[in-house]
Amino acid sequence: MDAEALYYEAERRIKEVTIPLFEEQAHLFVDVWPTWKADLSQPGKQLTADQLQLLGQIETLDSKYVGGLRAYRANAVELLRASAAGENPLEGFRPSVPLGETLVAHGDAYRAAERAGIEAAQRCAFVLVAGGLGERLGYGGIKVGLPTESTTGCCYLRHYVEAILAIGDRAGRPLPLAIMLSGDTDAPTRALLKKEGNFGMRDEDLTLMVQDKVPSIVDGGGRFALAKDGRSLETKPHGHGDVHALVAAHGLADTWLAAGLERVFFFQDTNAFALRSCVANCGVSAKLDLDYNSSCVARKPGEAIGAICRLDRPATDAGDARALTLNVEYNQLAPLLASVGEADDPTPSGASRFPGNINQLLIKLGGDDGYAAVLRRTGGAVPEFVNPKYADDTKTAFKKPTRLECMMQDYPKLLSSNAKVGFTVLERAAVREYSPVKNATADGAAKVRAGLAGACPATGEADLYAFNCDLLSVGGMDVAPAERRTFLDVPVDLRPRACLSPFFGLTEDDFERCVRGGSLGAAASLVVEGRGSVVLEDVHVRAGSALRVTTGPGTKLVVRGLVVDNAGGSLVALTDAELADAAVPEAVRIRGFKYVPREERHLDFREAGDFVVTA
Ligand code: UGB
Repeated sequence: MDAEALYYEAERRIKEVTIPLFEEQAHLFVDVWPTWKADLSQPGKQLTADQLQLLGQIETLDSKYVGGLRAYRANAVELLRASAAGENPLEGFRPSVPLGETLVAHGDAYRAAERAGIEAAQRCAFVLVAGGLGERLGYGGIKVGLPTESTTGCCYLRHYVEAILAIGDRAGRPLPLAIMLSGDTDAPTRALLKKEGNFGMRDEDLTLMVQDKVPSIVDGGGRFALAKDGRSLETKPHGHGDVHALVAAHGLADTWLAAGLERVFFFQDTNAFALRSCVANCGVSAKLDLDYNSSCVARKPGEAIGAICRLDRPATDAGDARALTLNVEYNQLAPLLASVGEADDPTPSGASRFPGNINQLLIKLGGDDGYAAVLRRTGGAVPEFVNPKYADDTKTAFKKPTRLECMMQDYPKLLSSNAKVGFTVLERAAVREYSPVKNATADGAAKVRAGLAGACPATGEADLYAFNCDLLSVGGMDVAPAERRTFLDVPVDLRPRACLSPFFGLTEDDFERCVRGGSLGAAASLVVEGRGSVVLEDVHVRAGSALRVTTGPGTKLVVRGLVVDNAGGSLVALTDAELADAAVPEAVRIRGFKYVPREERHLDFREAGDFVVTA
């Protein structure tokens, strides 16, 4: 557009969008509105700094919400009406346990799914949702910057990016990653990526999308709230469901499809197993040609993990019969079950009968119900919900302003009834295939006492070691059992500290190839890092010892018959003084322990070429 066209477009937007919006929201500016309206209506009038700030904010909010702010307000009015009337969006639906694929690690079906999946994963795009601040964790930084474990300090973002690079290396071409950020996480995530050179990913393979907040709403009429500064709208997060609208706005689904990619995998900020589970999920999606496949694990009743349910509603005067397979969010499951006289009682194993949604979603890109077509049709706007806290039983006023929210796992609501929606339950005897870091340590301790997963930094770390030890055992390595330790009241079962880069192996077949026997003793550490290929043949790391293997692109290293027996390192509980010491990094303080290295054997082979290390 040339300058003149831009001017007329701005004027049109002021007349058609901004002034009507201000009219509707005039309660915000009772004293000033007549002057404002006159100013805004007068072409060429120089606006004040306050006016420009508010106009700019409204323009931005309006352009980011699918359908604009007037649609947001209309949606809010309708959802708030339904909420005040006590209408339940799931009213009339009877929940039951849906049919899905269950894969048990080390079993034939799991291996077969991985074999098909590692092929299919090479035609995947990846989307990480990382806009949440992690208030429950009580950590000031970004969660993707947290260490997955303290032995190497490898953060979640490195861990994820390296897995995508490793899959791309097999594909012979880089695979794309899009990250959804928010105002809270945008700057620190960009800074981390810059400092670390994107962890090896090319700029052109990385898309950063920033989600915006939405206006807070003060009443059932959908009136917005003014922020404390009196010059801007108060806004609140809209939820991880924004990711679909952002992918649509960036035109990514069509780009990926045109590049020959077939699926897109969504995952959250702190599950270190996400991209390994993705492989088996890809296998199931490919086998069943699913349009939508969500990863699940067993959930305990009452756990803060959504439940995948089949929802059936018989035909009524109001509409046809409907059946959907959908996530029912953890706070809605109990009321839904109660509405049909049921409860989320544990099965004999102690688990809920409903599989737990871990928000790792695999969506097919092509076809009528493919992601690209659905985004073109809907703009990626997933249905929203509202959760107001009413001031009293009249349900006319709120305790504090509310807002509309949306969840990425509600995406199947955009699909036609022909779409193939499924889920895959992943089971692993050694450790649950999901171990996020979401809770502050004290809350994690309380959850463990209540028999639930702690989902806190210490459990995330212990579970990652357990997962990696389980992979080493596939290659016949004899790995010492867990030792019980307690940090800040969180009991953890610590297996040897196995820290394995995704370049080393992604599937059980890989581990059968790259690990051949050997042993890893109690409280020992084994670190395999870097982009090369490594085979550990009859390698023994004695109890308490440490071995680190570092490679670079093009390195092919075989370590044969090596015995490592040294002073190693250990995880040491922080003292009270360290816990209170601001000089100790917050990421260390929140887990309650640190890694103290003493000695390690380091096989450092970063050049390309073939190498063999023997005893
Ligand atoms: N996130 C954003 O990117 N933007 C936002 O506005 C909000 C979040 P939480 P919660 O897997 O254990 C989800 O807060 O409430 C990102 C599922 O809804 O951790 O625990 C954020 O950065 C639930 O069904 O979500 O619930 C993070 O990466 C269940 O599966 C992700 O969204 C549960 O996770 C999730 O944010 C779970």
